[in-house]
Amino acid sequence: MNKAAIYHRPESEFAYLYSKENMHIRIQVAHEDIASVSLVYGDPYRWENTQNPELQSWKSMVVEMTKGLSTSVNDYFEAEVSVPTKRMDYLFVLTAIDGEKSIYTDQGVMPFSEELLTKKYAAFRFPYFHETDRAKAPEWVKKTVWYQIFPERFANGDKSNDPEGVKEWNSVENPDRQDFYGGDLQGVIEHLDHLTELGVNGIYFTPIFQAHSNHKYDTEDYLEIDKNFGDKKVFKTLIEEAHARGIKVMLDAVFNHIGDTSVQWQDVLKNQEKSKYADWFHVNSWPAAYTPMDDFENSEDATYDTFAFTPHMPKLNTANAEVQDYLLHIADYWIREFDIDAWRLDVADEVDHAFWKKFRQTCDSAKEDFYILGEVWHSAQPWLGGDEFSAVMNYAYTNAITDALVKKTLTLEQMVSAINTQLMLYRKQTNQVMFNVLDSHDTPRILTVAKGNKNLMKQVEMFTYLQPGVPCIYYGDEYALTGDMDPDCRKCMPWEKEEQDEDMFAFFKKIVAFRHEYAETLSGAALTWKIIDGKNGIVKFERGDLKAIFNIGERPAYFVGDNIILSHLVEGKNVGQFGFVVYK
Ligand code: ARE
Ligand code: CA
Repeated sequence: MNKAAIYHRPESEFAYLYSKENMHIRIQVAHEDIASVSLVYGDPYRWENTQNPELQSWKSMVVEMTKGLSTSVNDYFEAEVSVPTKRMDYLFVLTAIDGEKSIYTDQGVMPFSEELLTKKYAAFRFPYFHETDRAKAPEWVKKTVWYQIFPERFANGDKSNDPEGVKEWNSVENPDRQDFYGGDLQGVIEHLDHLTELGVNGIYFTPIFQAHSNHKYDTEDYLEIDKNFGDKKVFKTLIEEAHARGIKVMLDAVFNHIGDTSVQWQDVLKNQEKSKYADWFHVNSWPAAYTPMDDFENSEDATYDTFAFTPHMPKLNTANAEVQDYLLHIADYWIREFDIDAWRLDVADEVDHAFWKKFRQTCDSAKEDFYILGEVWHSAQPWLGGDEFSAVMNYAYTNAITDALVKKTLTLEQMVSAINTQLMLYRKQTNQVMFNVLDSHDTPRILTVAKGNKNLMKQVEMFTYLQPGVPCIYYGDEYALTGDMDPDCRKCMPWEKEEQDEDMFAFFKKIVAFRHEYAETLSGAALTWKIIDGKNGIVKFERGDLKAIFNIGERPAYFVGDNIILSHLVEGKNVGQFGFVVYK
């Protein structure tokens, strides 16, 4: 038995309340080492034969844990249990494939003995099941297919608010970093039917507050709609129109930094240490002075902290009480006054946890079932315990998919291992509301990553739609837009018929409808990988009663099944290259 690989941690993704009453317990062991694991659990205070302490034995229950996901190095066993008194001691009895039996307690792994069980020796403890501590996943998010809008490039519904030097819509093949095309909120209102036809029921807007740039991540005023996007009246209408269609709205909170044209930063540049905002920022040495971008990256004497090496984005000191009050008021304002449903948190991983805990409480007291999505490109356990974010933008998960299916830098086995590694980092309810992006305003578009292969794009989209978590369509992907790294991935949405790829649009409509029809299964069902024929690029997996085959190899894959739900490039029972079949 590989005892060193055995791992469990109480009150984490290894032991957590999944629902009000049900506790999920998980244990990690070495791959293909353990045959079975029994979970022995019960109320810490319930004993039998209490008259005679010598004969006292712990009144416990035993459940056989279910073997769940595997990575290349670990297997995971899981169990769902509940204890009426909402408190629980527990320990594990492991039987290795070679027959060796051990007991695993709060003090590590020991040779098995009945005595250790009846005395519940050094059991792990879950002291009390507090609903208030439970990581919540809003039910509505599990049924949402998101649509990301970069407002400057989606639709120009009001020419009267166009910025200086606006360029004609879609007049340039590759937009430049400083370009403006006049996109606005009125344009979104006028195209909500497009979203309804597509079937999406959540919009993620990149920033819409007053700012200098075309991307608006350099905020000037968090409490005003950008003058080139419209005003609060238009935004109010947009929210009402979206909600009337059953479409939720998520805004982008850029709280890690503010724009250097903001009143606060301008005052610091003017009054320096005497500024009342001096402590709103991370000024390393006075006088704080603008450092031109080009030599910023090399100079060690940057006088103030910024986002990356961007002098236009001075970093806010979110440990400062005034900054906290200012930002929490903004978070609360847009929820209470405009009834938004979610916040996406920009550069979330560089803001301190203490602030995000207050942010969570502010949002939860403003609106029930509020969704907080952190932008974190790497593993995000520190923010997903339940008192900060609901989920993160799941680049770490979807990058494994594109690396295997599209870039072919991972084998299918490595992809499955990477995907399962990600899933085992989080609680089940967190995985159910993770935000699965294949591309965004920060990455090349998936069709460009697929080198223009629309079949491959369809395959990787379908693969992603079958995963735990919720999908997000980056505006324009439904019309097969291309685009390399930003700003190229921010082309204007094509509204002329001849520019629109109707076939791709029809495909997205189909897979979005599929997502809605099978929301229950795609949210809750376990993901079991069946066969990976790595050599020929065939991966099969199941989610509940759904089966799927994806073929990225040269040879056709053969499938046995009679109830095809969704398919692409299937001839009879053969799945061609870049094809897939979803069936029962
Ligand atoms: C752009 C270019 C830069 C260029 C800069 C010059 O992307 O290469 O140096 O312009 O001004 C916003 C704009 C961007 C702009 C940026 C800086 O949208 O167009 O950059 O401001 O002016 C990391 C962070 C992640 C961040 C990305 C951009 O972790 O939080 O970098 N994403 C958010 C927003 C962006 C926004 C900002 C932050 C700033 O989504 O749109 O940029 O508010 C790897 C790493 C990630 C890295 C990722 C992307 O995967 O693991 O950490 O994300 O690459 O670079
Ligand atoms: Ca406009």
